[in-house]
Amino acid sequence: PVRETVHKVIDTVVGAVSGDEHAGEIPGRPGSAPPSLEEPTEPRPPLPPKPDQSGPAVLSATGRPLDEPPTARSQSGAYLTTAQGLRLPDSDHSLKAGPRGPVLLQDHHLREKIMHFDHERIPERVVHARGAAAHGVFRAYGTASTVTRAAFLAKDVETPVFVRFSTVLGSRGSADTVRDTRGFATKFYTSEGVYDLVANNIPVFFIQDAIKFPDIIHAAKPHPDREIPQAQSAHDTFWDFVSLHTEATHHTLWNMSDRGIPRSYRTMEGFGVHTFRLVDAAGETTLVKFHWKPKAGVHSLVWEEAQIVNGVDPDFHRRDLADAIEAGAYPQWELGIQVFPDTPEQTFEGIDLLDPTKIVPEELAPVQPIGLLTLNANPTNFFAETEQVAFHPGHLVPGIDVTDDPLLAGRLFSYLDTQLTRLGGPNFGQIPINRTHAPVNDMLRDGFHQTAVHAGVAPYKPNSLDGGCPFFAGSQEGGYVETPVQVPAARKVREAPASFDDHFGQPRLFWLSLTPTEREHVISAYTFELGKVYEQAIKERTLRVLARIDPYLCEQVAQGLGLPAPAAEGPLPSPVPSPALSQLGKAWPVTGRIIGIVAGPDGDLDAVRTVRQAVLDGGMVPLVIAPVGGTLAADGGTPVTVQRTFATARSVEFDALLLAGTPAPGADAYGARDAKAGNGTPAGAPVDPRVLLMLGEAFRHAKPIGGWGDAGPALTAAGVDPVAPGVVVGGSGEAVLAEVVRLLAEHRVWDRFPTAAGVV
Ligand code: HDD
Repeated sequence: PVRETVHKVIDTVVGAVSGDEHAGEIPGRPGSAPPSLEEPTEPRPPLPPKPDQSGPAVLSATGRPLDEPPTARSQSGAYLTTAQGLRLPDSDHSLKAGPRGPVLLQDHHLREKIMHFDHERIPERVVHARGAAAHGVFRAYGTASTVTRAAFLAKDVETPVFVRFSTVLGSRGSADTVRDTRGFATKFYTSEGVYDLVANNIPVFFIQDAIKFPDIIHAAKPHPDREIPQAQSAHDTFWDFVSLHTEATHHTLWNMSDRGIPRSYRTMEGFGVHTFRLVDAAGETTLVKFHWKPKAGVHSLVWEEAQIVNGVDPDFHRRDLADAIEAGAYPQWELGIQVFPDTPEQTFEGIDLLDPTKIVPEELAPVQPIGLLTLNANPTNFFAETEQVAFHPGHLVPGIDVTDDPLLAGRLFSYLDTQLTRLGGPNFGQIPINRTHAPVNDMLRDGFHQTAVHAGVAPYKPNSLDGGCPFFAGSQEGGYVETPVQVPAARKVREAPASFDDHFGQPRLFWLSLTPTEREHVISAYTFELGKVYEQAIKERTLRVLARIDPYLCEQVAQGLGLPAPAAEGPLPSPVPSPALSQLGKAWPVTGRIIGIVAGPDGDLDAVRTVRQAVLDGGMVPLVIAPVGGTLAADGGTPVTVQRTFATARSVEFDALLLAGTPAPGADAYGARDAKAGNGTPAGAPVDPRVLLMLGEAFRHAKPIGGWGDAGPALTAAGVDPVAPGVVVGGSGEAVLAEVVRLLAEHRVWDRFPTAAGVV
């Protein structure tokens, strides 16, 4: 009887009908041999799709399509129900024995509601817990087709993507603008399966071997006894580790530079860090490093600004990304590759390509653009998408392979492993945001949170019961065939190659490539961070590290700490600087930048209307700031909507500030008529102190400031030198705006920094 059943199954599979002249033939193949009980060796037309192969829509176990109403999906139907679909008459009161009596255990709705709530939180990511994400599309230029067969990199192929940006150290609820590395992880839903490029905004890493990852993260996370500080590297354990484990020097220096405090996710570069191996259609290989280049330019906050933002808007980056997308100012990045020949040494110009603490300067290997990423939609639900998305450097597609970088090897284990705890089991690939857009026939079965209703009896290979399905795919059928790279004959050792030994040459290269302004920021950052360290020995050890980068850096930081500067041990190298590493000296599009326009009730509203429109026409965002909310319409014209009040506005939100003058001298342009007892604002003050604060900060942070009409005295009262670089006064509102926009293209008025005291 067993054999009979087997035959029956096979007959069903191949469509054999008794009496049919094509009985036993494979459908679509007249004359083909009848099936045997051996495992088939030739691919056959696939079996009818199993429910889990047809994409996100799944059937209920009884076969009901869940996308047809009534469904078991969330938020369908007009009535509030339990999770089992039972309609509810009340969800505000527990079931009690009388209005003042005890709550009854039989209240199944109460228990279900509280049980579910109790389990709403899942473990946050062990690193990169704080993040924000967006949907988008990647369009390939086709320029990479000469070096890779990856289908999504072929000319004009458009691939849906989901991108998650993150900080590394902080908890899920921590502030956005802390000094930290940023994650830049992209999931490409390609026709050949999911490809993840799990990148950072810094091109090097703290460690050369994944076995050190728990050490660096334990050192950088809050102290285990008091769990402070949150989302900071300015504490003893971090500096203890990085001063002892000096391969961290390069990454740490990047963190102390302006790269550690990006202005926006939209103005960050991204780096794949490791060297990857691309494989073309003929099997030829090339080594590459991936780069994301923001169309809006690379731009950072200054430290004081970042600190203020942490208080006034801890969601600054998250808000900025979501607002920009909602407003239609879609952020864009070009993906590029640096290309190196795949030689047995895997070095380029003497740089070890397997060492993740090293870059290859762009002047030696230019970044060649291969496609454009556009983020064009915000997630619908933070938890379902941003929180549950699971990236993994081992999610690869044909044409992209890994190298033997020892840091990458450990990552290839870690990302899968961490999702088991975080997402509660091995089926996280079935969560909608993680689902591939390619057909899946994986033979993985069961496990926690299995949502597929798999059909068939043979989730194993070889089989004959499922007609031998599914079949293996060689490279011709789009199969992922590992590159047969030669593995060096070697001893088993716990050692790093000698080429990993230089920990200071490239930090010096980075330092020498920065402009004087950027170097001052680095000095201030080290001085601040080490100033927060308690242990003298750690400060002294770090100064010895800095002496090996540059004597000026070391002296300046030592001076700030009140410690003697140690001398460098031996001569320092003189690498050729790489101007591409500096963020200054270029002009960028101003699209999406935010212009604050300060106006009082008696202000020159006509000019405010004109300037506001001109800002909008220029693709920027105007925000009118006035003493109180509502509208400004004292002149009887079209009311001007107020977006920020003196109470809610702070300079850090704006890339440039404009002061509308008053039509009549002595009118109350930005005065404190709304002053209320207790808010610190003296009634009748000529200029509201909060406006003075905004102007003073914008000036210190080297932002363009403009004013027309009688704005001059307010500027002077705020300590803004009207003839300082980047302060534009006089002329019409439009003329002032035009000059401010010109300045904005360079992001900040860099010339103001050397004279601006106290920018730290
Ligand atoms: Fe990692 C998350 C980037 C080294 C282990 N990593 C994570 C994320 C990014 C990076 C962007 C957040 C992904 C998301 O948004 O969900 N990580 C990097 C880069 C590295 C790197 C660019 C070095 C070049 N990571 C690294 C090492 C290990 C890990 C050496 C472990 C040996 N990383 C993880 C993790 C995380 C993670 C524990 C936490 C949450 C997750 O994976 O999904 O597996």
